[in-house]
Amino acid sequence: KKICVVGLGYIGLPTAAMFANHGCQVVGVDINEKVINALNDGKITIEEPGLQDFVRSAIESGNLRGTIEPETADVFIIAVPTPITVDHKADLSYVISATRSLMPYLRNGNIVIVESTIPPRTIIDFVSPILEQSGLAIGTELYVAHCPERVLPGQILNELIHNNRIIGGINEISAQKAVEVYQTFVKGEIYKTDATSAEMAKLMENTFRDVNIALANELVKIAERLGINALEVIKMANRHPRVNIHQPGPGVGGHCIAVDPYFIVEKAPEEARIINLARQINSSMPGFVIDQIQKICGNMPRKVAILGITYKGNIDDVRESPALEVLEHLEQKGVVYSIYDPHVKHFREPLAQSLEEAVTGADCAVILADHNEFKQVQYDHLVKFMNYPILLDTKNCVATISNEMLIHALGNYAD
Ligand code: SAJ
Repeated sequence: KKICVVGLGYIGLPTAAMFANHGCQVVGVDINEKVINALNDGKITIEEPGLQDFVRSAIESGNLRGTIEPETADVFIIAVPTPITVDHKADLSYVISATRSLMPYLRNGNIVIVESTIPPRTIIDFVSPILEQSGLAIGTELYVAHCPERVLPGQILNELIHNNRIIGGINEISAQKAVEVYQTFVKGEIYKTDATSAEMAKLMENTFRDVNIALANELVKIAERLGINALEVIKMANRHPRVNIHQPGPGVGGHCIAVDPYFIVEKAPEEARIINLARQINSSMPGFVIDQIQKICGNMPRKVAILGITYKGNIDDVRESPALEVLEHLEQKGVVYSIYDPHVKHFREPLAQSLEEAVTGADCAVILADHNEFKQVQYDHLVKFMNYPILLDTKNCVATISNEMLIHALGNYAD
């Protein structure tokens, strides 16, 4: 089978390499020439454990190559981003243009699979009508399915193989054809459904997480009012067999969980009330972190050292990171800041090269991402570089004991 994967980001690239390493002929398409040139040299432009070697072996096998234009194939997989507009609506422009770009290459018997996360009804209201313009009959000559990606950044290669998959066909035969495609490498169970249910299931997974994180973040605010350790409360409550309160933090980032719930709100604004409120609570957390900095320092510090700016620990991705908003607040308040993030190579402003450099002259340090590098640090060692020995750990990730550094875990308000 020949497979054409459109969009070589965090999902498309590992997926393309996965099919290639399982013996399929794969052509990877991206509009970014840099990504294609790097790929054809066996190099990748994103950070994901194991992905570099995996992609190199796919290229070296001759089964994978990159181009900037699609080609004829048996299977087309669309894995382009669905960003969100400023008014919290799904921006379908990449999905639509990727779908249109296939038009000259579609043949009788092909299947088009959308992996991008999309609002409910997008397949039937947008993708299918575009594909119909090919002149092929949808569902009998051209098969269409939505197979939402579900992999966790940081564990993509493992989860691609072992996660269960949902496959939503525009009709039964489309779903069946898509199942056959994924059976190439998926070891998890594959569930068949209709396209709109598949779209909604994917969105509800991420919404479930967002709502549960909001619950934890709300608990932090309640704990502050009542003088309680929210982290202890969560640990205790989670000893119950049917309770799983998530972890509080500086907010919810990434291009999925902080975005996908809005795709439901957009389609059913009157009904999606908890979903919308959870978004508001999580979005309020960067501002809450600023209030906490001010409180533990006595007043607004002059210089803050920010440790970690990615949207979560041990990855290089700063998209939709709550840290960006924390930085914005600091700027507005005229607070000087330095940033140290061992996982981020390029950022719009200079980064400190070491923890010591970052905390030098700082009135307070704030952990915003739970990178492994921050967990085992002897923070006492940093005290001599700082104006005041204050550390706010918004991810509750520091595992070492300090005598001199005053470490405040976000959520612990017990005396
Ligand atoms: N976070 C918390 N508290 C928690 C868990 C997470 O504050 O208890 C924060 C993280 O710090 C981060 C954000 O939430 O800022 C999201 O991180 P995540 O690890 O929960 O999820 P993502 O965005 O990296 O990946 C999610 C996954 N979805 C679910 O776990 C339901 C993944 O399986 C999806 O494939 C991915 O979204 C996606 O692409 O949709």
